[in-house]
Amino acid sequence: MPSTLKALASAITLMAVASTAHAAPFRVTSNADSGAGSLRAALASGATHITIPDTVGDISISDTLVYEHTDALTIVGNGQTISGGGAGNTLLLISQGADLSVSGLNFDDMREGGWQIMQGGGNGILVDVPITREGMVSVSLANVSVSHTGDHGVHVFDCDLADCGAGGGGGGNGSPASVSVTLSGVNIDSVGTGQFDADGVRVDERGEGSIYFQAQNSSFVNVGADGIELDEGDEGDVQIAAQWLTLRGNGHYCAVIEDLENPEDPTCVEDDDGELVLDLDDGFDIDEAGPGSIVGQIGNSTLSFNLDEGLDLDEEGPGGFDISVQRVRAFGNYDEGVKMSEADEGDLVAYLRRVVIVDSNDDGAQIEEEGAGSLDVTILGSLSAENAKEDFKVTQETVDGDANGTLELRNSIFDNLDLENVVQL
Ligand SMILES: [Ca+2]
Ligand SMILES: [Ca+2]
Ligand SMILES: [Ca+2]
Ligand SMILES: [Ca+2]
Repeated sequence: MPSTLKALASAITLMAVASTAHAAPFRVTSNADSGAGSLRAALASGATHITIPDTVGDISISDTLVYEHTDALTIVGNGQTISGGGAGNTLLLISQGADLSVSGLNFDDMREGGWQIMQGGGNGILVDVPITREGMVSVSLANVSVSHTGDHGVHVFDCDLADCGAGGGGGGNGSPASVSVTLSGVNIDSVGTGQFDADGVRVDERGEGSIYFQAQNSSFVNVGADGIELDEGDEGDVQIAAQWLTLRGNGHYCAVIEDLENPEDPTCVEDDDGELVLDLDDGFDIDEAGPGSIVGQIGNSTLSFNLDEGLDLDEEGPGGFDISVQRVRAFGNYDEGVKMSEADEGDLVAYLRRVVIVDSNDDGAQIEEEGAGSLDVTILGSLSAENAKEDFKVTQETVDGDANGTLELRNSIFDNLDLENVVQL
């Protein structure tokens, strides 16, 4: 072969290798922690579509599995468990904010006796979003479980502070990107029990961009902090579509503390008008701050025995609420069953239909609008009873001659109702 042709042929071969290195599916053939055919090798190779056939068994790892490429990654498992052996490492880290799709895998940082207060631990899945990321960071999990991690079960982190805190009040900057999380058949159990404020699924979104959260047929139980926490700051909305969720027994990390003067973890204790109280957490918690609204629907879901509110939605800055809650059961929650709190400029529009709220240790449902704006609440065919305070409490703060808010309440069962600057239609 003439040398020029030879060079061309080898160039074509190189090009073929270069393009298939990214395009070809990587089939994992070994359940070893590392080495040829392992999941770790697959992630390092830059493969974007990794399958783990059912001939490969559970995978025990001694260190975090890291994907440091930027191309969207898909991992298709067949029910294998990635086990951290209680070492407290994050199990899967997407370090450059690549889109992630995982199906058919379990993540479990098993530790003898579970993770206890102040012991730390890692995340199940952590997607770390660089400050330069643009567009949409998409995280999609189907038939995935995460259990027994000391820190968050799943964490999407678009914030430049190590500890981002809640909402815009917690501060921090983030990338221009939005975050989309889609969950189907996801079970999060007994995570977040090794450190303060560690949630089942946690999204921290700062800077421009919104949070788009879709979940169905998924459960979030026995989490140390919130079952789900979505924190959106700066420009952008929180848009939710949630169906068939179970959020039970979450928020108990601090509950083991008996001596509030000398707590095992000082971050657990807060001063509430001169009285020391424990900071306990919710079933489903959304904090939206800065310009933007909370929009969407929650249906066919159960929120029970959470140690703070069952459903806790807070909006501040410009923007409001446009929320529908249907066929939701909230019982045995230690604070309100359902709480919606709108502050600053913006309206609160909420529609509750066939909602059952019982045995809340505070109000059944508390819905409040503050600052400029109006309140428009519709409650149909619902029941709220046996709650420690009001069954329905709907209040509006009137400013600058705001008209009163309106409540349409039909075909519902309750014992007491507290309205403030709200007219019942
Ligand atoms: Ca962002
Ligand atoms: Ca934002
Ligand atoms: Ca807002
Ligand atoms: Ca308002």
